[in-house]
Formats: sequence, C-alpha cells, structure tokens
Amino acid sequence: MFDTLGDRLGGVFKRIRSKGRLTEKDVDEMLAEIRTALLEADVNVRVARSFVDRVRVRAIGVQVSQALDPGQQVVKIVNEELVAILGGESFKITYASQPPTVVLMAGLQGSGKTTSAAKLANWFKSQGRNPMLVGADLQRPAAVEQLRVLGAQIGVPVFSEASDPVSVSRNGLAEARRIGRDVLIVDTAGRLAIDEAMMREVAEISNAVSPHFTFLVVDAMTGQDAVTVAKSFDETLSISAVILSKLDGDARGGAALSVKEVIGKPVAFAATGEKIDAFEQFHPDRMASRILGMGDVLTLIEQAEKVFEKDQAEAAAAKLMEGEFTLDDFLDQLQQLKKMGPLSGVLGMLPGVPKEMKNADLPDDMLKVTEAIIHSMTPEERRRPEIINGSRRTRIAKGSGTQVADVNRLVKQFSEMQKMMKKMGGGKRGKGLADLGAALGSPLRPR
Ligand SMILES: Nc1nc2c(ncn2[C@@H]2O[C@H](COP(=O)(O)OP(=O)(O)OP(=O)(O)O)[C@@H](O)[C@H]2O)c(=O)[nH]1
Ligand SMILES: [Mg+2]
Repeated sequence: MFDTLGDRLGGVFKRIRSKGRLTEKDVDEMLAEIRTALLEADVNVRVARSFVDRVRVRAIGVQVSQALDPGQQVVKIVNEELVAILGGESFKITYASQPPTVVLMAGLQGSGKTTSAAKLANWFKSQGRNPMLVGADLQRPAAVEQLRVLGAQIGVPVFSEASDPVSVSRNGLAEARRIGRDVLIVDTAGRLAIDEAMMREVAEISNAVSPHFTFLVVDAMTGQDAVTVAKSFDETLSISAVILSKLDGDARGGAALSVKEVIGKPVAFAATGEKIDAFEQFHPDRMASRILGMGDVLTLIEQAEKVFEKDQAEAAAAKLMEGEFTLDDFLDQLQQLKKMGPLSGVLGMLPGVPKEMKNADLPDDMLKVTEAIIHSMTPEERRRPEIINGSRRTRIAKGSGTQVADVNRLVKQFSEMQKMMKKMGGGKRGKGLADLGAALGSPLRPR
C-alpha cells in the first residue's frame, strides 16, 4: 500500500534536498507536487488542501532556521503532518471494569466484518484476553457458519442461535458473563448500501448490548467511498473507530489518509490480507514512516518480541541495523528463526533488503551443521570470523565433525551477510532526521 505516494514524495524530497535554501517558488512547486501526489493517492480533496496549507505555513519558517538545512526540515514537517492526518496517536483499547468488554462490528456487505471479528478476537487473545464471538448476522444462512469456522481456527467460542439478531446478541452477552469470557465481539449483518432497515437493526443490537467499542469495518479499496460510508454510519450509530480492511489491495491509501480528517474518528486496526494474522493495530507514526519509505523498524521489533525477550529483541534489531552482528548472534537467531515465522515477512519490513535475502530459506540439517561449526569456534573467532585462517579451519572442521569446505562456506556466507547488513544499517542509526535523510538516499546531516 501507499507505493505510489511514497515514490512521489520521495521524488519531491530528492529534488529539494540539494538546495541550500528554499525560495518561495521552491516551496510552492514542492507543495503543488505534494498536493497532486495526495490526490492521485485518492486522498479527499479537502484533506489534501488542508495538509498542504499546514505544510506551507510551517515551511515558510524553514528559511530562517539555522539548525537544519531546508530539505531536512521539510521532510520532518511532512512526516509530522502525515502522522497528524493519519490520526496522531494510536487508538487505545481499555477494558471494562465489569467484564465483558463489548465490541460491536458494523459495516456494509462484504466489507470484512466477519473476517475482522475473528482477527480481532485473535488479537485480544494475543493480549491475554478470553474473547467470545457472537454471530448476530442472521440475514445470510452461511454467515454464522463462516464465523464458527473462523472461531474454531483460532480456538474462540462462537455463540449463536436461531432467533433474531437482538435476542442473539443479548443472550450472547449473558452467555459470556456466565462462562466468564472477558471480551465479547458481536458480528452483524451488512447490506449492499446504507439503508434504514440495516441501520435500525444495528442500532437495536447496540441498545441491547451497550457496546464499549463500536468498530466500523470499511473496505480500503473503495477509497473515497469508504469515507462517505463511514460518515453516514457515524451519523446513525456513534462509532468509536474504523477498522480498515483489505489494505493489501489498496496501493493508494486514500481512505487511510482521509478517514480521521473527514469523520473525526481514528483508524484503530488495519487488515492486510485474508489470513487471520494479517491484522494489526494502526499506528499513525509507523504508517507515516512506511509512506516515506523508511521501513518499519518498530513493527519488526514488535514481531521479534513475540519470540524473544524484549531486551534481546531490541538488542538484536539494533545490532542488525548497526551491522555489529556476530556469529553468536547469528546462532541465536537461527535457533529462534523457525519460531519467528517466515523470514521474508521480517526482512520485508527493513528498508532496502535485496530480494534474494527476503526469500532466504534455512532447512533443518543446515541449521544443525551451522550450529556445530559455530560451537567449535572460540569466542574471538565468533566475533571476528575474518581471523579464521587455514589451521583454524581444519581445527573447527574436526571439532564439529564437518568438512573444511563446510566451514569455508559458512564463514563466507556470514561475512557477506555482515557486509550486506552494514550496508543496510549504515546511516540508519540514531533517530530523526539523519534517518529520514538516509532512508531517502540523501546525505542530509545537521549543519
Ligand atoms: N485481501 C483481503 N481480503 C479480505 C480482507 N478482509 C476480508 N477479506 C475478504 O473479503 C471477503 C468478505 O469478508 P467478510 O468478512 O465475509 O465480510 P462481511 O462484511 O462479513 O460480509 P457480509 O457478512 O456479507 O456483510 C472475504 O472473502 C474475505 O476473505 C483483507 O484484509 N484482505
Ligand atoms: Mg459477515
């Protein structure tokens, strides 16, 4: 997602970064380009205009600041304003003091309510909660069955019965209390377009269960229409936040960039695929860095955290970025790797990783051989594999029960990997502007 917008903005920054001083004409030209880029990304016209206006006001001050060069400042301003239109802060989930915390799902037909309800239940599970799903879509005969299949997949109970949507929801709530589930997610029926009957039904369900959160699921691929839909839902049914589904199919990102400004409601979660785990909390700051092409180091750390201890994860990510990665770290990572899920997913979030590396695959026996070889090395050799000469190689091969050729291959592969990581990580250290500049391929430095 946001591919084109990121490219366009990257192009704009590239052009201005060489300028020592921005004239009013430079600023105007740049803003016109940014505006076009936003409109091409299907961002709401009003939103694009106010975005550009805010950048303009701040960009004018740029010419008098001494601390940073104009290019750096503009990138910083655009980043901050992107974070702001994406909603600023991440949406916070709080839990009811009297469980269960009730969540109501609403949205048009096919927007992704049922799938998102299950994904959300799975997310609550990952937060240590015990969710329950309620199938209150009795419009479509297969709807409850679809929810049951998803529920079984994630090990979350699904409540439904052949009555009416309001009774099902009310009885579902009673059942959750009875069996001690602390989060209740109610899936409702959608219609092809906004209509009164649908609104009445959802409103009645809402009255019956008094939800703590009402999430409107909108299909990101519908672009600006998604925003219009959100607006009319919010008028009838006060919504807490939006769940943007199908962001994977939306290369432009207009809906994500417009929702908050147009309806004043944040995006709480984003769904990025049909699979259950293709679902994440929406973090405006991280999304802005993705748009600006900085990769998403924070998300990487979070994913690694699922497997590693927190400190270890931060240390590993930092080492990875700084290129100070030893064979000991490599061994640690190899052992955790299988648990971390596909390596391609992890590497995909780092900026500038070559395709070959994203497709890396590490079979079991290779892992064993590698492990044995590294174990036969001295600590010094693990830290600085370049000292491993002929006699050391023979010793290591003998100690690990492998061939000298195996040792050679590992040392060679590792030093290539180290080089590549140094290249990737170089200039990405530290925080803020140096990051932005480096990510954009510019040698920007504070003056
Ligand atoms: N690619 C992609 N497909 C999705 C995503 N979320 C949902 N889908 C697909 O979209 C289709 C509709 O999803 P549902 O969850 O059934 O939508 P719904 O809003 O419950 O639909 P109704 O109950 O008919 O109103 C299904 O085929 C889903 O697999 C997503 O994030 N990415
Ligand atoms: Mg459904």
